[in-house]
Formats: sequence, structure tokens, C-alpha cells
Amino acid sequence: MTGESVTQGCPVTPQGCPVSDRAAAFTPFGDEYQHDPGAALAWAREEEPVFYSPELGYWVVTRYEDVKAVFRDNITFSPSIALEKITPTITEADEVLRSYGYAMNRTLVNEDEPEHMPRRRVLMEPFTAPALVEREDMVRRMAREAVDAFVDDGEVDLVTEMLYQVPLTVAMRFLGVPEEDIGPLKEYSVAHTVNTWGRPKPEEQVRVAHAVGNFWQYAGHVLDKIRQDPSGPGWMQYSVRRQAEHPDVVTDSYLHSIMMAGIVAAHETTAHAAANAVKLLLERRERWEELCAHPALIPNAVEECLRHSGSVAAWRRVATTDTEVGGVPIAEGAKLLIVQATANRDPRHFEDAERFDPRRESAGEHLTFGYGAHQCMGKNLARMELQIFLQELTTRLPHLELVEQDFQYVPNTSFRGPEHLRVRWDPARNPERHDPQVLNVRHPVTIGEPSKHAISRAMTVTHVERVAERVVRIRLEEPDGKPLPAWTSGAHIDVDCVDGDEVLTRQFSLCGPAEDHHAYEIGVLLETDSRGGSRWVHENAVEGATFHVRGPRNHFRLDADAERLVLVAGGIGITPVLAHADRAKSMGLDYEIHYAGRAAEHMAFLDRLRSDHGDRLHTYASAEGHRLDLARVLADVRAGTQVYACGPDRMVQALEELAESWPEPGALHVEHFSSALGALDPSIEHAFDVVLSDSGLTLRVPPDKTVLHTLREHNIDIQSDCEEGLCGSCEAPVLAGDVDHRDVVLGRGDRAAHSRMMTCCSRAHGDRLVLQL
Ligand code: FMN
Repeated sequence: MTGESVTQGCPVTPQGCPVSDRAAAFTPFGDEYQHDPGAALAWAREEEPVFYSPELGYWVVTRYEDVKAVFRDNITFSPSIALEKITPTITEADEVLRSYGYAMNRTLVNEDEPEHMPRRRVLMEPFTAPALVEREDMVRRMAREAVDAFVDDGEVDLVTEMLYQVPLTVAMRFLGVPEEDIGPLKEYSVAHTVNTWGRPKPEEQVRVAHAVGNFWQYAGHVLDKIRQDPSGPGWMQYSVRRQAEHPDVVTDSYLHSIMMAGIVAAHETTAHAAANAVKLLLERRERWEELCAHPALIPNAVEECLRHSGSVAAWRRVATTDTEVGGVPIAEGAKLLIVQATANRDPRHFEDAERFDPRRESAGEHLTFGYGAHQCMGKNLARMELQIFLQELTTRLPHLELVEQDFQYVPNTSFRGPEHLRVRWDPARNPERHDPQVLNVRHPVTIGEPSKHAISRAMTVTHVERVAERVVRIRLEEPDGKPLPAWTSGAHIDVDCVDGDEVLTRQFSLCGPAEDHHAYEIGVLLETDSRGGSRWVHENAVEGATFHVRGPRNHFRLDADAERLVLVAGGIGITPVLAHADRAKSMGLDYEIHYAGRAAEHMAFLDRLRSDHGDRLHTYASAEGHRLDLARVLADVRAGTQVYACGPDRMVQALEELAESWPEPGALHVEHFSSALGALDPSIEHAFDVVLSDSGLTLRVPPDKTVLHTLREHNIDIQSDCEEGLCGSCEAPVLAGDVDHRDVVLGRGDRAAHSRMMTCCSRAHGDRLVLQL
């Protein structure tokens, strides 16, 4: 561990690993963490990403990749402590709980393999997308009735009147709890949260124990009722019916425990997420108005709300063996608090991570629902509810405002949402008073893959300039001059080239100054045998034109810790390399640029490169007899040198061959501009199985579908961008099977190892692949 000074020893490692002052001072029960857990631990993510908290007796994990890695490996990092009381109870409270016969046992969230997966599979069906579609009308009706009740009042506490109440009722319907039994649930749920994830004082513990004991008995009573008639559509009725078929998998003790835990899981998290989302949007008025004006943005905005201000701040795991997280040794038995709220704002994973951007393409990659085998089963029900709530509120109360108030949170490590959210509006301005048709508008709910085109940004072309033969530099700005999401070198944007009904999407690397937050600049080569994209850009890039743009995204990030950078560009591949060079210069890094092209007049940005990068720039114009000799230029790749390259395939192939003899594997980083991928031809493909080790599922990939498509159909969230085997964002780890690689991302060594694949295009040579998903 790094840190300023040593104050206390960590009891987990025998040698007493030092604990820094900030780590020692960390408490998740204070105001700072409650108000914004993502921000409260930002210091740790940057300085001490895995630290020991003496206050908790837990290791706290804060970076995206580390949190995901812990979620992914539920064997090394067991979920068994997920529902353990984080504050040990006093004897008196334990006795109270015993007096109620409290016997909370394993539920899905805290269950190890091999028991967990068979249960999950047996009980999963009601959570699948087709089953959830059936629930949409019910959710919409309840949300509408809730708004009906207060729409003319002018002021309301949205939490009590809608955002808590509706998820609770939906959850009870979904679970199959009889309506008459809903009454005391709020008190019970809060007690369960404080009991499990909070820090109740001794006197409070006894009160909480009574409520939890009552909750336990209540759950038993509801379950008994359901057992008498298990024919209804609820998930608990379904579970009871499944018990008859699989009595060893779905046991009595399990049913009682899941009845209680399920009630909390099914509504608290959604209620909090909804309140966080509305608060976040109203605090950023222009964002709220953007959703009112463009309701098609709502599905993606929901993901961005869950990323930026999710309702599940942190979760828990225990190490089952000596291991490490992010390079920090973790001993067997050590407990981990993995903080999704901080990971979700990790700039290593999300460009301009602090910014709330409803158009962020990668918003759905948040870890708020967890990841892997234990990922939240109800995630798509929650998504549906959140989308419908925002649709109803933005349509019927677009003039909603936050009342000034102090927000209160129940102090605990994991569940976060304001207890009240007071809003006001002028009922005379309600749109439905002037136009009753407003009530007939029905925006679609998106379950699964969000629509990419819905989130594009309309940008104005403000400058076009020819910078070489067939290459133009284009400057794009927001029409209202608002600042754009920031980006780092290597990032690209997607441009939708729209011709009638046909939309071609093409990627272009950002190559203007990264510190200019009011414009994106791209350099576009008109390809001689254009498939339509670059031709469209050249024909349409005139000042004042509108381009529809998505991103920025970055799959070609610069390692700012490298001792030396060698930047290699061929032809139009200069665009991301130019951005890397600018960044390297601004950071004072040691770098050199090798830029090859046919002739100077074909080489874009030469003047700028010469004036900004001086003798760090080496140019090679083949028509002038000056060829780039890669073997010579890269003869001296030592440890600590990183090579970044973008250019034609033959250049990349030559680099890959050279890289085999470099001291550090992974020192070569390549950005590809083109793929060799044609359309999927079902007549020459064969079907195969993909076995998902983390999720415990086996899926059949038919000849006319990609692995990516098949995964998405089965509720597996997986990111993707180009879907042409170029960008690497849909990569999945392969544990077994012979991959038929069709991407251009993986080098020869990676292909031969069969340990990773791009799911958008690669397939199986045989009849089965095992993926670590
Ligand atoms: N082409 C450019 O002309 N300039 C660029 O900066 C650029 N950046 C790219 C970045 C990425 C990540 C990818 C995948 C491609 C990039 N391309 C770039 C290639 C274009 O997206 C596109 O493939 C090319 O213009 C040819 O398209 P066309 O055949 O439809 O004309």
C-alpha cells in the first residue's frame, strides 16, 4: 500500500501492513460517503486503490477493473458475507432475533457454488425479457395513477408518493405478495438495511432487532399463504411450483430467506435508483430539459443515472484463499468492500467520468447491478420501471423543479437514495391541461440493447479545410456552444452518415487540441474505393451542416507512465497518433513520431506536426525514395518503451512480427481503421454452443447470429462499439475451445492462445466454446 504516513497496523496480514491516515479515517457511515460515495472515495481510486479500513475491518476496492475482477471470480471471492451484519450485534439484540425464530439463511446473493447456479437457473425464467414485457402495462398503469394523484397539487414528496410506493407495489406484484400484506414493509425494509449494512448504536440495535424479527415472521406468514395457493403469476408462486419439481435445489429454508431478502432487493434498490435519477436530473436542469425534448434518450439516460449515482454503492466478498487484488496481497479470510460507486466513475474506464452525459455510449457498462454469476436478476425490471418513471414525469411535468431541502440518507455501506425528494411545479402549466393528447403518448421501453442512434448528438460543422490530397479537417461544435464531453488521446467519435433511410456509421479519431472543450476535430481521408462513409463525409462537410455524432470512446489509450513512447503512423493513421503526440508533449514525456506516407502532399497535418513537435518528428515519403524502415527505427525497444501505431495492414503486420522479440509483451498498441469482415453468411456457417462459466448458462449460437447477439438475447450485458472486429470492446475471455478469429484486434500470439475472442464477429471452429462470462 502507498499512503502518507503509518498510523495503524492491519490485523489481516501477520506482519501488520501499514494503513495510511486517509484509509484510517475512512468511514462509510459519515455524511461525505452518504451524500456521494463515488466522490468520497475518489482519492483512494487515484492514490491507494485497494486499502485496508480499520473502521470496517475490510479491504476497500475502488477501481473499475479491480471491482469487476472481484465480481467476476466468485470462487476466489465468495459472496457468502454479502448479507452478514457489517456491525456485530450486541447479545441482547441477538436474543431478540432468536425470540422471533429468526433463521435467515443463504439466498441467491450470498450463496456459493455449486449450490448457487442450479438455483438461479431454476428460478430465472420470470426475469427474462419476454416474461418482463408482460409486466410493462402494469408498471405504466401504476406510475400513471401515482402521478394522477398529485398532478394538480403543485408540490409533492416524490419519494413517498411515487418513487418508493410504485416500486414497492410492482415488487409485491412481481413476487406475488398479497396486496393486503404490504402495509408495514417500509419500516421492515429500513430495519433490514440498518441491521445488515448499517452501524446502529447498541440501544438502536434492540429496536431494529424487533423489526427484523417481525419482518422474518411476516415473510413466513406470506409464504404460508402462497403455499396454500401457488397458482398465481408471482415469482414466489413460481418458486413454490419449482420446489415441487426440484426439492433439493429449492429448499424450505431457502424459500423463507429469499421471501424476506427478495422483498428488500426487489423494491428498495429501484426506489432509491429512481429518486437518485430524478434528483440528479433536476439538479442539472439542462439535462432534464434534454430528456423532455428527446424522450428517446431516456433508456440511455437511465443507464447513465445508474452509473453516475446508482443505488447500490458497494457490495461485499470474502477471499477464500490467499490472493491479490490490483497487485495488493489479500489473505484468505480477508473481507472486501467493493465500491461500485467509485468504480463507476473511474477515468481509466469512462472518458470524462465525472460528467453526467445521457448520450454516453458506454453508460451501460456500470457495475451498479454487479457483474457475472451474481449479477442482479431483477436488473431489467428495474430498468423498465426507471424508464417508465422518467417518461411519465418528463411528459406530464416537464416544468418540475427541486425544492431547496437537506437530503437525508439511511447511513449504511451499500444502499443509497434520499429519504425524501420534494419537488414543485405550477399546475396551471401542466401540458395535459392544454393538450389532453399528451396522455396518449407512449414511448417505447428498451429492455436489453439500447438504441445507438437515439443517443447521437446533432453537431454543427463550423470549419472545413483541406489538409492534404483527399483529406479534410472538420471542426464540429454543439449548436448552442455548450461544452462537450472531454476526451483523451486515442479517442474517436462515430459519425452517422445518413442517406435517406440508410445509415452508415463510421469512426473518426479526434485530432484537435484535447483542451478545447467546445469542439471536436477530425481528419477524414476520401477513400478511393469508399463503401460510402468517407464519400458522404466529404460531400456533406460544409460549414453550417449538421452531423450526427456519438462518443467519444477510446480503445487506444496512451500509457502515461511509459518511460519512452514511439509513435508510428502510416497515411491517415496519423490522426490518433497526432493526438498522442500532443498529449505526450503536454505531459513532458519522452516521445518520437515516425510518420510515413506516399508523398508530402498526401500527408495530412505535416505543418502542424512540424511546428508543434519539431525534431521529435521523423517523416518518410516513399515517392521521394524515403521509406520507413521499421526494423531500424524499432531496433532499440527496451523495457519501459511503449509503441503506438496506426496505419495500413502491412505496416501493422510488420510491427507485430517485430514485437515478438521485444522484452515486454504488450508493448505494441495498435489502432485499426479497417476490417476484412464481410456480412455474416448463414449458408457457410455452423451452429455451436457457448458455455458461460460465470453465468452458468449454455447458449446455442445459430448460423445466422453472432455470439454477441446471442449473448444479448439471453440478458448478458456485453459492451460493443464498431461490431466489425476493429475496436475490441466486445472482447470475452475464452477458457476452452478453438476460436475461429475474424477480428483485426488480436495479434498472432493472442490468436494462437485462444484465450480471448471478439464476440461481434469471431466464431467456433468446433461445436463448443467456454467463455468466462
Ligand atoms: N478514417 C479517417 O479518414 N480518419 C480517421 O481519423 C479515422 N479514424 C478511425 C478510427 C477508428 C477507431 C476506426 C475503426 C476507423 C477510423 N477511420 C478513420 C476509418 C473510417 O471509419 C472509415 O472506415 C473510412 O473512412 C472508410 O469508410 P468508407 O469505405 O465507408 O468510405
